[in-house]
Amino acid sequence: MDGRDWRKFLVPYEQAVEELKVKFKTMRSELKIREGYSPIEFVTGRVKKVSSILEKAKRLQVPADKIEQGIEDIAGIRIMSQFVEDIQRLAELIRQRKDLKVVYEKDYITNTKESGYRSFHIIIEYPVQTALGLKPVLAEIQIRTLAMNFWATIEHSLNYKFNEELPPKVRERLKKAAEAAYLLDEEMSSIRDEVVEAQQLFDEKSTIVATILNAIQELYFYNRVKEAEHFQLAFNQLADSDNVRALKELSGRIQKVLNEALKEHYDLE
Ligand code: 0O2
Ligand code: 0O2
Repeated sequence: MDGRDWRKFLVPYEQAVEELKVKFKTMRSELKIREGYSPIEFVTGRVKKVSSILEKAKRLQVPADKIEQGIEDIAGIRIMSQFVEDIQRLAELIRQRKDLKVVYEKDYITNTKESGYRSFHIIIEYPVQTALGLKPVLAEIQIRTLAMNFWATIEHSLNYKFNEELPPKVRERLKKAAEAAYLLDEEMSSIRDEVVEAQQLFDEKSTIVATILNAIQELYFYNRVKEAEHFQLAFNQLADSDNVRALKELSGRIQKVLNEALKEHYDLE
């Protein structure tokens, strides 16, 4: 039906998906470091299969030579957030970026789809630097909570199984499940502050534990065996507790001894 070289056609889309995945994963770690919290939980991405592109083109009556403009989700990025509130913050961060252009947005969170589907979609134009020059491609970013993702993944697989013709009973059940997912998001939002605080505490503890263990290793390296053993013992007694303050205090004491050891070592050299 179509004589185009699909492998060649999809190259810039594959590149766009790979680059955007890296960029959003980086945004996640950067925000965690800067603010101790990220509106991104995890990121996935895919290039649409040729068969699905052709099916969609037929359904939307997009002529073969207009596929690049007519099918907006050949490159698709999906970003999962923990809380509904994170979605608008993330959308704002996307709107401010200089490496992409927002074409338009579809808010299926305020306007839930008939099926029960909820997500926030942003269609972007993303410039890909190819071997032959700059090539702008369209991509779809879907932002949703973990609960929205759970529902959409299951609904998608059921639709696939029933070939888009869901039995009315299943359709009804799915609508009920969508309401349950909505309530789950509401409940989670109501304890957002507690959840975020607990997660930050967990991250803080992991960082201090790693700092302490590294510093003890270094003490051994600089031949401060007695001190290293002493601190290891002190750490063992604290490790299972949630006493972050005591761990911080211990970390400070180890650092002091380590600084002395370093000074002595370099003075001797
Ligand atoms: P990690 O170490 O698992 O955290 P690639 O390998 O780059 O080509 P990609 O996109 O990284 O492919 O893999 P994929 O399969 O699309 O999944 C993307 C990331 O989302 C992976 O993490 C998955 O582990 C993570 N993921 C998938 N489902 C869930 C989930 O339900 N909860 C959470 N928290 N993460 C999930 P990474 O980036 O490989 O790193
Ligand atoms: P994939 O790759 O299988 O996910 P369309 O609604 O598709 O006729 P439009 O306007 O391009 O036309 O799409 P829309 O509705 O804005 O968003 C398209 C994508 O959103 C879909 O991609 C799904 O990923 C997701 N989506 C939209 N509605 C639903 C729904 O009711 N249930 C689920 N599970 N996902 C939905 P595709 O084309 O299905 O491709």
